[in-house]
Amino acid sequence: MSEHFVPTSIDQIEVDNARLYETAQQVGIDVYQDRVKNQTPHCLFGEKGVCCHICSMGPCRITPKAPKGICGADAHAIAGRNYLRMAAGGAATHSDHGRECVWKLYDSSEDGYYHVTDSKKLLNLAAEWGVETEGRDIYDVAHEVAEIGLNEYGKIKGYQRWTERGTEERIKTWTENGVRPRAVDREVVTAMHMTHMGNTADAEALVKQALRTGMADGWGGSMAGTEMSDILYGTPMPNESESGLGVLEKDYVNVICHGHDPAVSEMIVRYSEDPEMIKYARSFGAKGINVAGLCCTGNEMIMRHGIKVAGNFLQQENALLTGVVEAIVVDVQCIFPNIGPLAECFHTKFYTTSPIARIPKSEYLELTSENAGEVAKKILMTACENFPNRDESKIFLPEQKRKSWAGYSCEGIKSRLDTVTNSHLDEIDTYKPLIECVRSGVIRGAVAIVGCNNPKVRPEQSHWEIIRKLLENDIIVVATGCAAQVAAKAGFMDKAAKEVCGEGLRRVCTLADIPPVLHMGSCVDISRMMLLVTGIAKDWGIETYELPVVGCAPEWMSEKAVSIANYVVATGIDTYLGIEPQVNGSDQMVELITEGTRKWVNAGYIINTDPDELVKAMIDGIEAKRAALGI
Ligand code: MSK
Repeated sequence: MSEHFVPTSIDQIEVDNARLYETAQQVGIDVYQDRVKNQTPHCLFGEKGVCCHICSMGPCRITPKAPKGICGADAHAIAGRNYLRMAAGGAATHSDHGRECVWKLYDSSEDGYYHVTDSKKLLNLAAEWGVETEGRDIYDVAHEVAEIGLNEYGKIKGYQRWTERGTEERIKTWTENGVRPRAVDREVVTAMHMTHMGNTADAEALVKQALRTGMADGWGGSMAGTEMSDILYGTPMPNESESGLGVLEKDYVNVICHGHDPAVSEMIVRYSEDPEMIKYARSFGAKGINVAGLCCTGNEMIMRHGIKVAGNFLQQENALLTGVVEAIVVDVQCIFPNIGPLAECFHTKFYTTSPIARIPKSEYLELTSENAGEVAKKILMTACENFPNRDESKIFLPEQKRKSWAGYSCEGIKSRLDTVTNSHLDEIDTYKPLIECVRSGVIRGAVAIVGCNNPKVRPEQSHWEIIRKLLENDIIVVATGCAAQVAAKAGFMDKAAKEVCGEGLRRVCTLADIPPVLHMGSCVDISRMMLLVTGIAKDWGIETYELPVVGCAPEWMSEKAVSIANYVVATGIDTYLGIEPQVNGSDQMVELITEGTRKWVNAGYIINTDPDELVKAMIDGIEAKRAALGI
């Protein structure tokens, strides 16, 4: 490894975490590390997926002595139903976030709080959907596009129109095998109906519906979320920022935005830059306002505005334990309810803004299209007024932060290819230069690292080890979600990180002026990755399942991750999991999710809890795809 670039190790990050844990003990609050101890060992029936609590005759738990529940459901039916319900929970969550984004476009106006920022993207989508644009006001177009987008959630018949973006082969595969999604809401309802007591007990049918429900997310609700957010707030392009708890600033009013839906954070960012608001912060002795992100809201902000990221899912309590956060404002998803009592141990104000995430010990300020700016201003002003209330004895601010580049949307990636390597092809807006690198072997392939961090394992270590190994083996990484933030705070999103790469990838990073791990955004932005592989397959002239590309979720934990894994697999991409899905109590289910799906969609899961073995399997998988292509 080069002496110039040294990634921040998990050991180094844990030193700060341990110091912050001392603060938690000092102020008398539990944090996730304590709760993990209290909850361990976990219930084995739950872990294996063979506890059924779908009706009130039970709960029924499957053992060798009791192989069936009271209704007669066996381990396969129970594990299959639980698995499908997880996928449905995830699809509902992502898709409802997406729906809120479409509503914001529907509510957008010249003089309102939400505007059309990327009109080119809107006009492209309008053309794709056959919406007349000639001579029309941009907001009339926006409202018609939004109405069509909203109808996709409950359309009476037909398939998700977003799936029309797939390759010809995928559309045929999805349609013929019954995994092409209809209305988003219908797939979630179908999943809930199928898994009700007395319905589907056939594991194969449950797994197939999990694929279709996931598809309604990735090629439906999530894609809507990404697309509408780009239209409203701008399509991300490469920009430089910083990541790690060290981005919090001692002399500034620190406001943290946490959650997923950028509708809230966009307003906070906008008004935090208002000179009057900065003046207001200064009147309380601060140098200014420092907005930082957590989890996927953090990803949305760094992608579009270069706003610094304080941390990911398991850093949310640590961020408050620094004692320098004047306000934390949350929207939806992945928010620990413990933020309420924890904030009370400090001067920190805790604001909830969505009826979807009502949390005790927070102040609830519901944000709507009509009041968004006022809510943001109120939160920022209260945060400024709160600055003098810090308790110096509780402050510990870690210094660790790393330079991180973000903003690699599909358009952002193409912009790099266009300016640097596309010129000799005399072609722009194509992935062909990247394809050339892969075909020639300069880059062996790509891995999409996604998902959460999970205290079931040593948090973040497997991400770190896997990413480093892939880079050393000339495999480029694209990342989203909390996984992206592991890479960012380790320094792998710094362009200097090319020094840890193999010779080929290092050369590509130099030529294209990119870091070796490309930040593609938040969890819903995995839809960008689906469009990326689709675009590459089309430009290459091969199928998605033939590409030397795999997905990996080393430490996934949420239902959303189950939904994601299903649509990534349905797109033809093998998906490597470092945490076991809770189906091990059924050999049929294990076989179905690892092998059984291949007959429908040409891909499946590879599960291994050992990061070394997992990354080796990924590299072998990529090399096998290359061999099959004869490259
Ligand atoms: S925030 S779903 S912990 S990636 Fe999207 Fe992170 Fe997982 Fe939440």
